[in-house]
Amino acid sequence: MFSNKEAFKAAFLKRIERTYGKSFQDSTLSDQFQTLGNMVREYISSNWIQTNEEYSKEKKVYYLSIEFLLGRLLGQNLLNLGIYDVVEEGLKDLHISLEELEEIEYDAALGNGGLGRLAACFLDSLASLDLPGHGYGIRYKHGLFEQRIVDGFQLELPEHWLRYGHVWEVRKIDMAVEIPFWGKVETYEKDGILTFRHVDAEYVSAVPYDMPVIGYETDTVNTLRLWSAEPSRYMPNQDVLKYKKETEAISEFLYPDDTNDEGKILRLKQQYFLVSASIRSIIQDYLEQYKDLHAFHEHVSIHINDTHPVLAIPEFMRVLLDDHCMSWEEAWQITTNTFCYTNHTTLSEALEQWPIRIFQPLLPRIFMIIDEINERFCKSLWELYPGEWGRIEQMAIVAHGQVKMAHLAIVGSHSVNGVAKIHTEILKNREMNLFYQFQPEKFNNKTNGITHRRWLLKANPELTHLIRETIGDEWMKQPEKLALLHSYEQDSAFLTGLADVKLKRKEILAKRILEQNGINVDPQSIFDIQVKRLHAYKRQLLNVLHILYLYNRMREDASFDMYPRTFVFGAKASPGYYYAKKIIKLIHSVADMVNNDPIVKDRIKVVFLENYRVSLAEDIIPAADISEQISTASKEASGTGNMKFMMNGALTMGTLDGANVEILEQVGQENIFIFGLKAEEVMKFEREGGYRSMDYYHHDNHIRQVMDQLVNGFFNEEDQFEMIYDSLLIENDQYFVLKDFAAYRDKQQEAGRLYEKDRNRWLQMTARNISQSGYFSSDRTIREYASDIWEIHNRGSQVLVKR
Ligand code: 26Q
Repeated sequence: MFSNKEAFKAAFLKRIERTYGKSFQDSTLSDQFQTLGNMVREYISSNWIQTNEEYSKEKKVYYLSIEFLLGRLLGQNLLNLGIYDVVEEGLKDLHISLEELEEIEYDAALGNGGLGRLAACFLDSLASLDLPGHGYGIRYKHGLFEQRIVDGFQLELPEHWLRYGHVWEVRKIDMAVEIPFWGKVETYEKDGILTFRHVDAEYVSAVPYDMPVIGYETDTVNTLRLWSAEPSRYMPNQDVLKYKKETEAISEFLYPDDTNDEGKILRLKQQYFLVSASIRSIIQDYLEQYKDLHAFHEHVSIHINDTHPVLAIPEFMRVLLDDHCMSWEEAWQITTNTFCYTNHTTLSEALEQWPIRIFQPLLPRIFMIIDEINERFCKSLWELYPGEWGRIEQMAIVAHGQVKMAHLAIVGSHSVNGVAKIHTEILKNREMNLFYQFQPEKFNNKTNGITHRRWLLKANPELTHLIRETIGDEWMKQPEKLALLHSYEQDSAFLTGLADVKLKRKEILAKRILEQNGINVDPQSIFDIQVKRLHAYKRQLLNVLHILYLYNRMREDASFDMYPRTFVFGAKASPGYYYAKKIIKLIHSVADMVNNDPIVKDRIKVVFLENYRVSLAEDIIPAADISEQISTASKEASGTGNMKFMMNGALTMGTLDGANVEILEQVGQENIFIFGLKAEEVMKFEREGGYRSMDYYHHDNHIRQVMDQLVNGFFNEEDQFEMIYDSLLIENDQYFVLKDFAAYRDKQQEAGRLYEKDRNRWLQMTARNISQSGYFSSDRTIREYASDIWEIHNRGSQVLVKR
């Protein structure tokens, strides 16, 4: 039905009539979207079945993640299937714009930010590389909140992506499993062995919804299985309504938090719900192939994305011990050889711990098992480090009334990885140093990546077209071949092409900004963009204070000159993160002032695009000239936005943090703007003190002026920005904003001058960034995971090259 445009049109028309009982003329965009989606799902169904059959004997990986930030799927699926053009042309004949049709799809926003989007990029790479890898997650009824800005304040509305159903999912009610909570543990004897049984539990039914994960120009269709919580058939006799509400609450909302300062019991329920259902499903699948579980780890790897799914480890132990009567020693051996863990943060406030008093009643048997893991672990430490109480106490999994999830993850896995070189080094040398001393062989780095299929082919067809005209198509399946562009870095036709593409994308974004914000921005100005979650450590504040500084300079010095710039922000703040919301407000206050002052003469525009999300990112990123990656060094584990911008030809303005360090390695220092404190210096201040933010206030007039404006009535608002002032000056800001201010200002000036004076050089830098971005394809990352950690091979049993 997709073999040519005529066949497609005929099938499409017939299908609309049959499904909706109306003529095509009367069909709505939504009918058309639904129809096309269903056609695609049907089209891939035989490949889906076949992929699963072929995988049955292969070693597989299951990627467990509390978040999958997928975004829209129609366009990407059509592109991966190689039928985008046929469909687009067919629809055009029917006077339907495929682009418009794509836009009615709600983003599947089942994630907060980097960690969830990484999981989605990984799924795309696994399928595109024909690797046997499936995802397990939660089907939240409401994804990340929708952000509205009213008078500069963030409001959160519940998001409702399932309003019209979701074409891509298949409900599999017959595969539902029952998950126990509460109750108590009984012991009994079975064949002379002490055995445990969880009784008086309250059950929740976990119902799977499967989504196809379609590889790029391959027959592979993997599966993302999302669990939905429903009342169990074994529901209690009393308080049925309360039970129903509590049950459904488990998969109702994604937690809109990207740190973890409050341990809510519902969050713990979500975590156990995900892992218990997934482990059950994985084992069921396994036992259809193999008779018992003794060689499980030879056929299955289970990856846990941060600590959120770490209860998979004790849950798997529970199944081996209680359901399969295995000895502890053997069960532990299989478990540790099965599990692998990725850490995504060094921020101590984001390391999960659960109070025993909350944990134990909810998950009594799981707690017992964790306790036993802890006992045995501490004993082995004692043998190696006799008498070193302090060390053992610091490493324990259960200590001071808390269960430490990261410790459980490290101890229960054979592989622990960070997400960028610098991040892994910090884990080894600081955060997880004691564990590294104990088992150095577990630790390894896997620098993050992004799928070039979404972030270049899909998001930027204009640039894709130019690259194909220049170096052909090889790079589309082998992104490292973008390096073929090296020969064109001085080629004036190619550089002109780059300039044209960038301008085109800036015009598209400018149009959108005019529609959404009513602000006229000049596509000839430098588009300087910072889009990511709002967090103190990401330092949106450094950016906005610098804008205020520029504004002051213009007002005070008629000769002050700068090349016109459009500063763009997009960021959601966690609803309870008051400080972050204040920064959003400040951005709006500065924007209002700057955008409406004739003195500025359109040299600066400040735009905040509301409701930042995957689909909006796809429109924003291709339009960037400058990519702001300005976190306090040592705090951003990797960042992945930085890679998306680079691949679209933006130049990075960044600190030596996360993957910025590796972007620098790739492009060379003459092709990136690096400034500010190094991670070592930040950590030295943290250890030894010696930073005094007030010194910068006193010694730099410009800084003083900007700081004073936060509190002296300059913004003419009732509630000013004392909170920000206080945190920067009175509380001696732990993110070193003022310390890095001068270096940032200087680098920004350098960038602006270069753009103005030597556009050709700028374009060469752009070219170099694109040509070196292949390294940051998640295909490279996934190949490394596949060969170094999971030991899986692609379909056709072609053995992956071990590095
Ligand atoms: C935990 C407990 C309760 C509620 C929420 C959470 C929670 C939710 C999300 C904790 C953390 C997250 C997300 C973290 C995250 O996105 N980290 C980012 O991961 C990226 C992919 O590796 C990195 O590139 C970023 O540097 C890192 O910040």
